[in-house]
Amino acid sequence: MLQVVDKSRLISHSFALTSHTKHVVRKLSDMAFCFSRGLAEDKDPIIYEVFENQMRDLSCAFTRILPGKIGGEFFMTKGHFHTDEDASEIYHFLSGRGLILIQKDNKCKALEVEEGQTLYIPPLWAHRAINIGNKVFSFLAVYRSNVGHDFDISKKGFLKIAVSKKGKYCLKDNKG
Ligand code: S6P
Ligand code: ZN
Repeated sequence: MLQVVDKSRLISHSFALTSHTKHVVRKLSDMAFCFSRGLAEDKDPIIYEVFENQMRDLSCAFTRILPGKIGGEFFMTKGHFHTDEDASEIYHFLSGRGLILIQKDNKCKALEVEEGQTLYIPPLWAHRAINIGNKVFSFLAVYRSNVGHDFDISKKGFLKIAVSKKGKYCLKDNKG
């Protein structure tokens, strides 16, 4: 079925919220292993949620990461590789401030992003989004529907972690 999306609707949150075919809510208990320290939480906050709209060949997903920290480490997505080695992806940032960690072999890069910017994520680079601000950090991702998602890296961890320091963020080596 043909879906026509005008620009103003594409970037509005209500589009993502009303047109999704899949909704994932990730709470701390779903991903405690991703955070390197401070897991003695007695609450189980929502860390992020994703509204995915899977169409025939292309998919788009709206991700909103809440502001917050676990043991000083900012709220973030689990992170993944695409199993299709040719699969790239576009992120367009809708609100807040974030870091995108991308990783391949022993290289890990952190890209600071904010509302209005667009990022191309090349094939073969794992990617994780981190909310380093005090508002919701949200973005729209566009990717081929058959990219495949491999979350193994979320268990091993990325090489860098983003922690709060004097009201800002700093990157540290992940000592696992
Ligand atoms: C999909 C794309 C995003 C993420 C979403 C949640 O290829 O990269 O839609 O799925 O931001 O992250 P994660 O790591 O839990 O899938
Ligand atoms: Zn992806």
